[in-house]
Amino acid sequence: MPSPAQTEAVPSNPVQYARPNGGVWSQVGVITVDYPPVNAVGHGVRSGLLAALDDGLADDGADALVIVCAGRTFMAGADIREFGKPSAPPTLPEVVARLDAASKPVVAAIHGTALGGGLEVALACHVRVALKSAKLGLPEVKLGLLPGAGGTQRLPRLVGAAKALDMILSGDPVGAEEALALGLVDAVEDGTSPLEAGLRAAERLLAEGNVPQPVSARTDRIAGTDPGLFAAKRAELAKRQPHLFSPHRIVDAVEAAVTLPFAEGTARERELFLACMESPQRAGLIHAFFAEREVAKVPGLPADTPTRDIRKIGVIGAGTMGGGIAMCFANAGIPAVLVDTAQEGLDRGIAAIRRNYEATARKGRLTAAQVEERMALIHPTLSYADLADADLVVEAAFESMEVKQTIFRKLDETCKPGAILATNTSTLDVDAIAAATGRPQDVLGMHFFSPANVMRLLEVVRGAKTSDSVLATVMGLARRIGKVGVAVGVCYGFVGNRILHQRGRESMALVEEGASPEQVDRVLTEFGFPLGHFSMTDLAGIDVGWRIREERRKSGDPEAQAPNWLDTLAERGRYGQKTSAGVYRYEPGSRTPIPDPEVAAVIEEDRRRRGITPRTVSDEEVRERCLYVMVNEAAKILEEGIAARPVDIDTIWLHGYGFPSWRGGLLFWADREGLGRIAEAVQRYHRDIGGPQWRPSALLLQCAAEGRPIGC
Ligand code: 3H9
Repeated sequence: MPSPAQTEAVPSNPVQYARPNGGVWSQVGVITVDYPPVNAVGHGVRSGLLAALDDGLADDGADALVIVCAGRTFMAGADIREFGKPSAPPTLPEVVARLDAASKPVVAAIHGTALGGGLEVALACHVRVALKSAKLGLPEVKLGLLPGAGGTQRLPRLVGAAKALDMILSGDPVGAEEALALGLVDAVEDGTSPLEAGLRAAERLLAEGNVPQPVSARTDRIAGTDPGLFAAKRAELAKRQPHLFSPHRIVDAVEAAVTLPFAEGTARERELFLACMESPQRAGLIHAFFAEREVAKVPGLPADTPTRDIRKIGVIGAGTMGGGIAMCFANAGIPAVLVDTAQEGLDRGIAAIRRNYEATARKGRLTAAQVEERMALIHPTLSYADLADADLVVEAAFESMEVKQTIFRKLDETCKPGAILATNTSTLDVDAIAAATGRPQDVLGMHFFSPANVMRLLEVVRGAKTSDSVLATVMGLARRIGKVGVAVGVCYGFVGNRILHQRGRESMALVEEGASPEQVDRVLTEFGFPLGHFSMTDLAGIDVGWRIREERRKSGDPEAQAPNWLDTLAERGRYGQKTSAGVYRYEPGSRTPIPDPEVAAVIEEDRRRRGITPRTVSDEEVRERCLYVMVNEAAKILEEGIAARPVDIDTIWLHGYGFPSWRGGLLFWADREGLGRIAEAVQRYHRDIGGPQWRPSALLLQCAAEGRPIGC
């Protein structure tokens, strides 16, 4: 089997041209892209591709060409790091146009992921062959873009406009088998290398002597497209994604593929692509993309920190949280022992897990066999002794220090040396929990978010004594189970809930002063949050907070808050969505919040009791108070070192609390909003309203005064 390494090449060039010396494939020239880690189509790859294509076309011994990639994947897209900088020629559309016009047939041999600009290169080839494990897609929409190198014009010509719209608007890739069924690839190969698959396809092509016409020249799949398709998509987008810029341009571009000749459609695509490139949403989404990867690299934790083997997990507590956590591990193929104190609780927990998996299977996302495989990985037990050989135990018991310390003492006695002991506490002091054991270096927090099997965020709480190897192991484990792990320090609420708490406080204060819950929620959803603060409260359940507040009041806690209107709602059994009534009311089986005059009356009564005369609160005030208080708290979290970097805070709010990803993240957005403006407002509210939440962060004031960004 010839390999690109056997041929003459310039090693520093990310793209090489070579032709096997002799043998059955000596008529086929091979263009190899080798640009780790993902063969992104940056400047070097673009110019390398053109040079290699020229070489291949000029090589009289080559009757066909194959494009193949070294390493783990085919080209995974344009090089995102170049976006926002002046683009050096040749552009990707130029490269793709040259491929399209090539005088010799070109085969794309795809393995790993052919994404974005990478797939666009493949679409400009005459034939595409993919390994069975390959995935193909145009994910540009996830970066606020649209495919800008012919993808919106060529994909519909292969798979039809409706499917192309679905693929480009979702950004989700399809597997090789589906790609074959759709007509996106011409062949799928298994048990071979991408190079061999490509060479074989080229050989077939030469043997048949029948070179397919370029995709740009095909019209059979777009002829007769229903023009109503585009109006329907636009209406759907206006409803589902009103804030987003690029999806609407995607519809325009695909419509151009159907209504204009190829060259004009391509020009239209370019225009629309450049408009997306200029959009602030593109900058925000790309920040979010890199932030998600950056958080995995914890400052001060060397990449070669030794980690521990994690093969078996223990979970304490078979409630909603514990069950969800056990599912996270089972989903990744890691066996989990689920411990509870009572058989009844255990049975209920296991039944809930099964219901959950079966619901997923009904949606077609799991097979019945996969449901059974995952259930078989979860072992219910009443005995701590079954945890003796667990490599890591996550405690998800009742939120009480006494309960947790008792559990950790028991775990310390039961678990093998070197086992990692994690608590899922959301409010308690991880160091105090660690102190109940004789191995605080092995203890840390793993703060999952509800529903734990769905939410991607995991706050990894590093205690004062947590060892580097424990932290590194859990950060790696987070990735293994598909979570975005973010390392944080110990404080009340850690990073996410501490910021949420301040927003909640302001939202309540705004309603007490005269705003309505609907107004607060509308301002937040207009900003881009999927749910407003009070809709979120209804989803989480009002009773949870009410019980905690009641407990504190009964115990005579001097910091306990006086009962508020939310407590009155809970006393009336209005716990939120689960009782079809909370801050809003809900029709049976519906999650749509409906304002309720009964709640308005409760709020009015609460204001009367407190002697508050309601005033008109402007939307602008709601926006400033809800969002600026978050920025101020985030800045304090940075000052205190609870989060190491702004990207950590951005990522936590993006993945745990629905911060709109197109705004980049809380602190990324704050810089664009203007730190001077935010600092001025924080100082004003501190003067006019007071309260610790408005005490200005020194870091915020300093950045504002120096004109220096707080995010990046
Ligand atoms: C586009 O193509 C526009 C065109 O239509 C038009 C042009 C005119 N560029 O995710 P991982 C880095 S838009 C630069 O951890 P995995 C990534 O930052 C693009 N760098 O690995 C990380 O770096 P580090 C459309 C990139 O195995 C490293 O590679 N394409 C790019 O979990 C490993 O990444 C996309 O949107 C890139 N395009 O997943 C695809 N991609 O090690 C985006 C990755 O320093 N990429 N890096 O942290 C992905 O979806 C995943 O990275 C992929 C691999 C599935 C490929």
